[in-house]
Amino acid sequence: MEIQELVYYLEVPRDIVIVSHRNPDGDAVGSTLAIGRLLRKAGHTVHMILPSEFPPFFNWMPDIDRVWIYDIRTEESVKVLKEADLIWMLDFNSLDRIDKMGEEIHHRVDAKKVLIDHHLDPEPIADLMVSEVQASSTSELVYDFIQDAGWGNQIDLEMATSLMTGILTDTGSFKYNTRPVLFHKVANLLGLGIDLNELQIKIFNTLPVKFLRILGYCLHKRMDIIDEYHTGIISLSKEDFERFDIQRGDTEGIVNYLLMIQEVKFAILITEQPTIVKLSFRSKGEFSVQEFARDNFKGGGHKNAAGGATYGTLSKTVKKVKSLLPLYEKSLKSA
Ligand SMILES: [Mn+2]
Repeated sequence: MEIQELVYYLEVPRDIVIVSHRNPDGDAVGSTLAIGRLLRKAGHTVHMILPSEFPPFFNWMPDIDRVWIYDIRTEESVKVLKEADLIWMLDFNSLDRIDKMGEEIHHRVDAKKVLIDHHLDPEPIADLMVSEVQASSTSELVYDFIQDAGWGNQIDLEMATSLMTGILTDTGSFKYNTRPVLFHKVANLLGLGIDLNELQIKIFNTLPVKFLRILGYCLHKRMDIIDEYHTGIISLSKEDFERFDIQRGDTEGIVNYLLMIQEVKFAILITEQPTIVKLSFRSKGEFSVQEFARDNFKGGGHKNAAGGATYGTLSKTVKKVKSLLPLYEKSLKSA
C-alpha cells in the first residue's frame, strides 16, 4: 500500500487502534499521541493502547488520559483490536516487542496495518511500512508521514509537543542520531508555539531522589576505571539491589555516566540479577560494543550500545570482562 492509498482509505470514518511498544519511552508515547490526535480530529474512532505503563513523568502530555494500558484494560483492548479496521504500529519492528498484543494483531489478517519505525530490520508485518533507520525517531517519521499525506496544516500545538517529546528523548536533546534535515522539521514544530525550555524541564528534570542516591553510590563506591584500556566498570551485587531497593529500570542510564569521563571509551554496567548477571555496554567513537557483546556474552545491540548476560557470579563476570580487555587493546586505543 502507498501513502496515497491510505489517505484515500481514510476519507471515510474508520475504527483505528494505535499501538506502540512495551515499556514505552518518549518516542513511543509521543508518536502515538500525535497520530491519535490527528486521526481523531479527522473524525475517526481512535483507541491508543500501550502494552505496559509509561513513566509517570509523561502524565502532563496532551491526551495522555486517553491512552489505555493493555496490562490493565486487557479485555477492552482485545475487543477493540478484534474490531479495528486499521491497526497502526509505532516505534517497534516486530510483533514480539508487544507481547500478547502482538498475537492479537497477528490474527487480524483482515485488518489494514500501518507501521512507522526507525529500528533495524523490521519484520514485514504491515501493508504500509515506513521504516527509516537514519531517522532520529519514530516521531520524526510521523512528522514526515503527515507532510507526505498532505496533512501538514493539521499539526496543532499539542501534536507538535508530542512529536517534539519523541525527538528530544530519542536524540538526548539533539546529542545523537541527528541529521541536518531534522532541524528544519524541528524549526517548523517549534514555530507552532512550543516553549522548548519548559518542555525540556518537563521531560528531563524528572529524576526520583532514589535514582540520584543509587547513582551517587555507584560512582563513589562501585566504579572501577581501568586507565590502560580506557574502560570504566560499575558493578552492582544482589546486596546492593536490596540495600537501595533497586527495581527494574532504576539503573537505567547509569552506564552512560562512565562515558562522561574524558578518557573512557568503553563503559560497562554489570548487575547481579536473581538468576543471571546482566551486562550493559556503551562506547563512544569507533569501538564496537555490539561485537564485544556478541563475541563474549551472546548479546547484541548497536555499535555504541549493546547488552548481554551470563550465568556466572558477579565477581567471576567482572574478572572475565577484565581478562578480555587486553584482547581489545588495539581497537580501544585507536577508537
Ligand atoms: Mn524510537
